[in-house]
Amino acid sequence: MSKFGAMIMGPAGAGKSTFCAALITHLQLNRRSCFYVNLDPAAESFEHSPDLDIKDLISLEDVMEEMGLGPNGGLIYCFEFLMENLDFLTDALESLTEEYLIIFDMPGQIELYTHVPILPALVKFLARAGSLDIRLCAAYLLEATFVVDRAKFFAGTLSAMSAMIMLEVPHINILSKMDLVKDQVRKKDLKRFITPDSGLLEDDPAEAARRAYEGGNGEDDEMADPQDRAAVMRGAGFRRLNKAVAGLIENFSMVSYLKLDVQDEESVGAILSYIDDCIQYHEAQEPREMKDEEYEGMDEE
Ligand SMILES: Nc1nc2c(ncn2[C@@H]2O[C@H](COP(=O)(O)OP(=O)(O)O)[C@@H](O)[C@H]2O)c(=O)[nH]1
Ligand SMILES: [Mg+2]
Repeated sequence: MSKFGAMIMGPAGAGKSTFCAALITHLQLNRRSCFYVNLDPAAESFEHSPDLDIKDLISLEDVMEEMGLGPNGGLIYCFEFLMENLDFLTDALESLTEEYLIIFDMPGQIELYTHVPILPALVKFLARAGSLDIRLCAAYLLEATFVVDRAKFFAGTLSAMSAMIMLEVPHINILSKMDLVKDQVRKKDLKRFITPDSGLLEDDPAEAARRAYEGGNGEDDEMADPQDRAAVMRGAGFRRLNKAVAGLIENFSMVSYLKLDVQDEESVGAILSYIDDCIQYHEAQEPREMKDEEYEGMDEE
């Protein structure tokens, strides 16, 4: 018997925990069972308290203090520790039935999604048939305010694509915090972000404003000091690099985004439908007998 889960990923502050909370509320309103797993060893407050919390195994604060590590090294240490203590997950998850949607709320350290091989190992463990056998959908959040700075948007998209290629499970990408850009970006323009279009770099208002302000003409300055970050960022080389990255993303044609407005019940429901489809949740559900009180409810309608 399979279990079902969604792994909510993305950079720090992308709105992962907020989305998890909205998803849980939505599932509860629709009488669906869920199991909330917090895997962020630095997370402090939650709207819904987690059913399983990595902090009961190890906390980032303790690791940083005792091992003398910074937040990024500390996080990697916590995940390595988790990988050595996988019973922590197995014991809590193995008895869950196929009715449950297991929601994993992930940390935001970007190296976890780009080049450290810990997440692929964790995902393989969770999905392994004969063991926990969780059918997983990965959901990668990027905040919509990034569309204001095109280079940032493409960098974020590249990390989404990297996670997608590394994890090898069904994957959706989400532009979160749509409420913040709804009035700023025209619908027509937004489409070019939903399916990233490398032409966006050509007409980047932020870049044009930056150049006008700094008075640079965007040419490489041979005399510029390579340590001078601002000079490198306004040089033609930096633009060529951005263009190459955007071209790569466009050529792979793997990333497109769903829009999320977490305040809007319908928007949360629409994303849940995508997750359900990815993992074929509904196909696996046993027809369920209605309880007496549900029959009575129907009589009244
Ligand atoms: N305006 C707006 N703010 C949001 C939204 N989602 C999250 N936030 C805020 O963004 C910050 C980071 O959110 P959080 O869910 O903790 O991000 P995480 O680090 O990805 O888990 C918090 O201050 C949230 O209140 C959203 O949809 N709209
Ligand atoms: Mg969080």
